[in-house]
Amino acid sequence: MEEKKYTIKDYRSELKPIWCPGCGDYSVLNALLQSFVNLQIPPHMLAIVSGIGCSSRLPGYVNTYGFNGIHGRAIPLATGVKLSNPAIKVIAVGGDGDGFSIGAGHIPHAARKNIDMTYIVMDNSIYGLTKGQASPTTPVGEQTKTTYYGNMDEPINPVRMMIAYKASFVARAFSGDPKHTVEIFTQAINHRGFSFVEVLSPCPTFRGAEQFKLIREKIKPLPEDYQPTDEVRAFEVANDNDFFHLGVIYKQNRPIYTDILKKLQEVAEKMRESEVLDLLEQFEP
Ligand SMILES: Cc1ncc(C[n+]2csc(CCOP(=O)(O)OP(=O)(O)O)c2C)c(N)n1
Ligand code: SF4
Ligand SMILES: [Mg+2]
Repeated sequence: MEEKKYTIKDYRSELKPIWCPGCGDYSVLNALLQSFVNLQIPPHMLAIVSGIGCSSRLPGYVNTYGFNGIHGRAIPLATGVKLSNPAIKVIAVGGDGDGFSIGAGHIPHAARKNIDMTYIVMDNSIYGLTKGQASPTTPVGEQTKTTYYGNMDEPINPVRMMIAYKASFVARAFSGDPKHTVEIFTQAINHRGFSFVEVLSPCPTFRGAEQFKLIREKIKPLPEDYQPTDEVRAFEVANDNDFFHLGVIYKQNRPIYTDILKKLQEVAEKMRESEVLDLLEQFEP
């Protein structure tokens, strides 16, 4: 009998997205579903976890295991899912506010431990769901609901931050280039370890139609001979404020958390047999 081939329909839930017309998140959702088709992952072998925000609604639109958690806590929830069942592909999704404001303390630890998951941030440089407050990626000078006279704070550069945190795969994509976004998601999900993708995903409602145009003017693909394993070069690319370089900016292969944990468990098992029994004998009457 011919093996079942999963199509987009198998991954889409019955819930219709309620994002505003023109929101970049529609394109991110479609790209993610297409990457599942590319990878042919059975829906029951996927778990998508989020925090709270417009972007964090995504797990509801996908026919996989899912968890729409609490604000800023997608990463610890996703870590728990992965540790309890390392066989399934775990994807954490959310916004720039969710990830880089309230949730920022969780990211370095998942990255340095190399938890085998993919983290997708739909970066619109604004708090969309709560109606337009400045976020950690809002550019200096931008007028928002909370920065009437212009944003004073230097924005975070998520790609630079992730390389510094030792994430083993760091990429950037743009919702306005869905074909490239599918490619990047496919590679990120296939990566063994903590993979991060910043998707520039405009919010026309609170950043206006100009946001899409501004991003489109600044995007640039990486050169063909680019080597993502060169950390110094990756920082140079991340630091370039004139352009948004799209592609896999940094990549490193190193052991994942659950493999290291398994090895330590084996060591501990052996210890239980010998040293622990010796130790217990000391307490026998
Ligand atoms: C503990 C807690 N603090 C604050 C909020 C309010 N809140 C909900 S979503 C959000 C920010 C959303 O921005 P972002 O994560 O960038 O997602 P977007 O809506 O832009 O996709 C905030 C501050 C909350 N729900 N829970
Ligand atoms: S408020 Fe912005 S981020 Fe939220 S759904 Fe509307 S366009 Fe998208
Ligand atoms: Mg946002």
